[in-house]
Amino acid sequence: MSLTLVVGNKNYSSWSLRAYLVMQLSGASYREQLEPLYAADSAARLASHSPSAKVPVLHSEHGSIWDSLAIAEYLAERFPEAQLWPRDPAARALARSVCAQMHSGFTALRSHMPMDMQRQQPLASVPAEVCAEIEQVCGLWQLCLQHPARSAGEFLFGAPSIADAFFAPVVSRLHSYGVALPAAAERYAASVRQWPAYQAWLAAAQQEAQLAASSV
Ligand SMILES: N[C@@H](CCC(=O)N[C@@H](CS)C(=O)NCC(=O)O)C(=O)O
Repeated sequence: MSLTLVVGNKNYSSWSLRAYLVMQLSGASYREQLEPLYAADSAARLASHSPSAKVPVLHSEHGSIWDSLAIAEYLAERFPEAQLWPRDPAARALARSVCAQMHSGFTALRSHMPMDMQRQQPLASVPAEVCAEIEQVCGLWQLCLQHPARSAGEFLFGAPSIADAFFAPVVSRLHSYGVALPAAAERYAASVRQWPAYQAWLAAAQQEAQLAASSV
């Protein structure tokens, strides 16, 4: 078995962070390959890994898998003992729904507050559509945190799962841009920030050279 996860700059690549966290949760051994984004040859290098020309990509003996959600599903199927999705079917259905919503939505939040793990500075003013999306995110977290079939623990469904990996970049953004959260949401966000796998990625992100804001 040979797995290689291709990721982008750790400070900026939110989709790579998601796939990395799921990979860590799977417990599988793998090799990491970092492809710098925003370099002159980035497009060509990314295109050599998958038809999407984006990261993350997981190279496996079953072929190349691209897109964070496809990678998460592949790992969940391949490593069932890791329980990457919640065990309870109703909790799992909710986990899949919130991940899909994160994957395809929250575009205002993503564009006005791009992930920049080195940043510690609020926006001069937060657009109304971003505030509305932050409220929606907190509402989704609340739904998960209150789910009756949730196991014990401080993550969305108790034990860390794919759902936490999908929201980790949002946790990072809210922290970087100094967004104040309701108490329960802040407790959850703090748990993600203390997650050892998240901390390891953050430490690497903090070592990276900063790019000019215009190139991100
Ligand atoms: N839907 C994709 C999004 C992947 C994506 O947009 N990745 C960014 C980095 S975070 C990328 O590769 N950008 C390079 C480019 O667009 O040229 C996923 O879930 O993996």
